[in-house]
Amino acid sequence: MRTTQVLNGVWEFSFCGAEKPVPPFETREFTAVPGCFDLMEPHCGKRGYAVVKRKVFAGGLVELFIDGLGIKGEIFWDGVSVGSAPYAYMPESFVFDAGEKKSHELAVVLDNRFCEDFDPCFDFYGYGGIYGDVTLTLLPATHIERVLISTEDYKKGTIRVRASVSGGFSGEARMVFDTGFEKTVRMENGRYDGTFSLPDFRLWSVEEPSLHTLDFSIPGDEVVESFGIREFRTEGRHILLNGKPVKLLGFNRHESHPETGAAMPVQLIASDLRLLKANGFNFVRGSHYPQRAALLELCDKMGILVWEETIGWGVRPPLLHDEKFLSRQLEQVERLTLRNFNHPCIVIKAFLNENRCEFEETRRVIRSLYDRIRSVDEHALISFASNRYEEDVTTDIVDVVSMNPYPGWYDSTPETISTTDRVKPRLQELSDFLPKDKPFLISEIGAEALLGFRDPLKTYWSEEYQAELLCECFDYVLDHDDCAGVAVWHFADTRSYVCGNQIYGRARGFNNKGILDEYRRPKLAWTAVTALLRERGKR
Ligand code: ADA
Repeated sequence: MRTTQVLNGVWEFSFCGAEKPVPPFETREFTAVPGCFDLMEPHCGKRGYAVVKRKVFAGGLVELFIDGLGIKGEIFWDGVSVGSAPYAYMPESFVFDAGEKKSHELAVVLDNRFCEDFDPCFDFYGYGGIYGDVTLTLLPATHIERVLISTEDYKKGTIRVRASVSGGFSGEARMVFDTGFEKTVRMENGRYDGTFSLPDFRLWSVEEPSLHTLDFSIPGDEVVESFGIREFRTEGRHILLNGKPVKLLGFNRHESHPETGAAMPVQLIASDLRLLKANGFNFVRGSHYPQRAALLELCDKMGILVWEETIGWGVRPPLLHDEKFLSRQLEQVERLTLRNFNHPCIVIKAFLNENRCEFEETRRVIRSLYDRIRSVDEHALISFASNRYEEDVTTDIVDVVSMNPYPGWYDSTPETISTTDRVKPRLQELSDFLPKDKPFLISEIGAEALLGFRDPLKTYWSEEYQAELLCECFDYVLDHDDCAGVAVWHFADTRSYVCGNQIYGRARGFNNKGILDEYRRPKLAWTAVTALLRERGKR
């Protein structure tokens, strides 16, 4: 049977700068895991290699799980590499033989410098450290590798269960559901693939997020998976949840807080989600990277819809059209789709935020990523956030056409400055232009506002201007049945880089378009938009 140790706590640490640490790892300091080492003195803002390590009492076959790290890492067990975590924020599992049952050294060599998936200047701070839980599970030699559960017919409660077991196991597997329904099936060559209806099932929805559990066991091993029975589908301009149109109303959200960087404690994540759910919102775009396991679990339980996204921000040619880059992206989307397969809250699977989709050559990239997700998940709604608008040549490929327009902000001219008059006409213009047979989602829209800067003239950067702009947007979205929803840019002010062209637009080194500031203190826009939702019967 499995036993799991949580390895969070105080680990030994050293910051190594440009010099790659090699075993035996020497450490001089301590750090918190989860935690971002570059958030605090004496390593504040430094970039380079670091090593974190601790002792672990274990032996035999193990699975090490790390719920996201930054920006990349390599894992060592007693000084021997057992795997690498090449993608920032990606939750990763490593299965390896831990050897004799005794005390071993687990070390992670981190590198918080920019990696292959970023252009050098991007608009969120890439923290170094381990962002989420670290656990070590003892595995039986013959163990369950994966159980994927999908809804095939939400009206009848028909689900498909696909399971894989190591070592080509053939024999009986037992399934026990929370409803009391049981089923014994035969596995051949480590595989089971069966479709059947679950008696007494309940549907998962935003209003009633009912979850089921499946206890899947083979002799000597057992896992419990949580899942929801629901269907997302599109029909014309609508996204349907269980056959009914659902309008996505919510925010882009960075995993970021001034006190913890990207290693936010689950309690703070939960408090962000409660705040938005309690105020009439139902949607989070996980911008711009894989989300922590805890966030998805909370959204499953709370009935919050999630846009899942792999990392790849504003990538341009030649990188965008590079073969190595594409193969890394393909690996990312496949890993993420498999890992989060059973979460009913995921409404959209996405990649490559604001890529250069005006080029014909980019079609191949978008098509390959689309096909790779589809090969794992035949029901997923697939999209990406585009800022090429009328020039985007890939809208025929995706399931949901998502656009990041910034009317009243980035499109302002000296004549239009400080007026939100452009917001509704621009959204209408886009809506008229885009395909009518696919949902049109506003995946970003917003304006910078500094908390405390009040100005009746509604000048740029004032709380008043942002409030008016976002109210115009929500008015449009709620008035237009043919708009599938909006994710405001963004939930809370977030640390960014003060570099290059951003020095002009990133006061304090923050992206200040949060409807809340970085400590979640409300700006006028929050009060105005939540009041608007209340008036429109959304809360
Ligand atoms: C882009 C990008 C966001 C953020 C935003 C902004 O659309 O996707 O990450 O940078 O613009 O604030 O300008």
